[in-house]
Amino acid sequence: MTTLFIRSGTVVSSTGVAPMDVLVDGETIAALYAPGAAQSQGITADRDIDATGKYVIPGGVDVHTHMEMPFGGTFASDTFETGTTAAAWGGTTTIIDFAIQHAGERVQDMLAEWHAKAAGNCAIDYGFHQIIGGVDDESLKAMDELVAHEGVTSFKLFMAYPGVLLSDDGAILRAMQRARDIGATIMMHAENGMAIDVLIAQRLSLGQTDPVYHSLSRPSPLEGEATHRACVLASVAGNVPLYIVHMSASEALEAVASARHQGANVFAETCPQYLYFTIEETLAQPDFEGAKWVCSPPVRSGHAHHQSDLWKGLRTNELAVVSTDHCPFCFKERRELGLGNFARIPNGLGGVEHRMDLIYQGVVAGQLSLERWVETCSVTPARMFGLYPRKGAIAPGSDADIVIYDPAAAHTLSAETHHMAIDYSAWEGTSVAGSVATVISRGSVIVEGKRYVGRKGHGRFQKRGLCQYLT
Ligand code: DUC
Ligand code: ZN
Ligand code: ZN
Repeated sequence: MTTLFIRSGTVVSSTGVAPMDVLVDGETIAALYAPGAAQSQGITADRDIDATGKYVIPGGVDVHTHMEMPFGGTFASDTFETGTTAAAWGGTTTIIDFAIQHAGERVQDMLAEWHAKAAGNCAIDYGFHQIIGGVDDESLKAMDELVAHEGVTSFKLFMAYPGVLLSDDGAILRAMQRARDIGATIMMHAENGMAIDVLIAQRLSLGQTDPVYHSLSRPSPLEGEATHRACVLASVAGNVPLYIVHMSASEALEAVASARHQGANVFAETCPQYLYFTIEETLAQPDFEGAKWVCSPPVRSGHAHHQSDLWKGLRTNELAVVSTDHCPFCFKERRELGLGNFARIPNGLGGVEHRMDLIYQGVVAGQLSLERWVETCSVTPARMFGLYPRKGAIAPGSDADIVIYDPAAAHTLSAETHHMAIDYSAWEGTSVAGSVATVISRGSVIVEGKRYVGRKGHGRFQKRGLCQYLT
C-alpha cells in the first residue's frame, strides 16, 4: 500500500478551517495531524505533497449528471469516460448519474444498461439515481429491489414533459408512498409540464421560434406551482424525503422554505447556471447564439431577484446542495436540431468541470463561507444520498478523495481549455479566482501540475445508503 502525506495545507470542512497534515494509506485517510505533530512522531510516507498556502478539501460530489443521456433524438456529448475525466480536472471525485426508465420498460433492465455504459470507463467513483418515467405496479416493485440490493436509493420523477416522462399527481403519490415505505428519496423535476406545453405551442404558432422563447414559455410561477404541489404530495404521502432538483426560481425556493419551516423532509439543489446566467445575457443573444444556454428549468430574467434569492437560500440551508445537471450538447448538429423551433433544442448545459470553481467565486464575493462552499459541494451531497462519511469527509477511515485547491491561482474558462466533450463553453471567457492544484481519488493522484494522470476504469460504482438527514 502506498502512503501519501499532504503537508502544511489548510483543511476545510463544513464545521471549520484548520491547518492540518493529512496521512493517506492506500485508498483511505489514515490520520490527521496538527502541523509538525507527525514529524515529531517520526511518521513518514512514500510521497509528500506540499500544500502550503492551499486548501485541502473533500473531493467534490456532483449528485446530478447525465453522461451519454439520450434526449430529443440525440445524446449528451460526454461519455462516462470524457465526463468523469472532466469532472476530475475540476475537483469532483464522485458523480451520481441517472439511469432512465420510460413507461413500458423494465426498471432493472434500464439500470443494467446504465451500468454497462459506465463500467470500466469512469475516471472517478460514481453512483446512480433511477428515473421512473412510467409508474406502475412493476416499477413500484422494482424500487424495493433497487433500494434493498442495488445501492440505488433515490428515484427521480417528472412533472414536466407530458407523453415522455411526466407522471401525473396520482402516479407521483403512489411512487412517494412506496418511497416512504422503503426509506427512499423522491427527486423531482418540478415544472408544470401540461401548462408549459400549451405556452410552447402558442409561441410557435405566433412564429416565435428563437431560443429566448424556450425560457419565456417556462415561466417561474409554473416552477413554483409544481414545487408547491410536490411538497403537498410528499406531505400527504407521510413526509417522504423529497429533493427538488435544479431549482431556478424564487417561487420554488419559497415553496421549499415554507415546507421546511413546517418540518417537512424537503430539500433542494440549485446549479451554477441559475446562480450566474440571466436571459438577457444568454438566451436573448441574436441569431441562434442563445441556443447555447437552453436548459430546463430555464435561465431566468436578471430583472427579477431569483439569483439573489438562490444565493441567500444557499447561505441559509433552504438550498442544501449545488450540483451541475451536467447534460452537454454540442452546438454543431445537436443544438442545431432546434434551428427554427426552440422546442427542438436539446435541453442541458455542460458544467461538471466548473462547479467547484464557480461556487468558490461565491466565497470570493462574500456570498458564502469557505465552510459552506465545501458543505454544499461535497459534504451535504454525500450525506443527502447515503455516501457519507465514505465520501464528503476528510477524516480517518474516509475514502482519500481529496482536492488541493490553490486560492492564489486564477484561470479563464473556455472551450479551448476545458476537458468536456462540447464544442463550445457556456462559460466562455469567465475569469475565475482560485484553481484546482491536485486531485486525489481513493488515494491515487489523478490530476497534478495541470496534467491528468488518472485512468479510465479507476472509478468504482458506489452502492449508496438512505438519506442521512433522516437516519
Ligand atoms: N432535466 C434534467 O434534470 N436534466 C436535463 C433535462 C431535464 O429536463
Ligand atoms: Zn430535470
Ligand atoms: Zn438533470
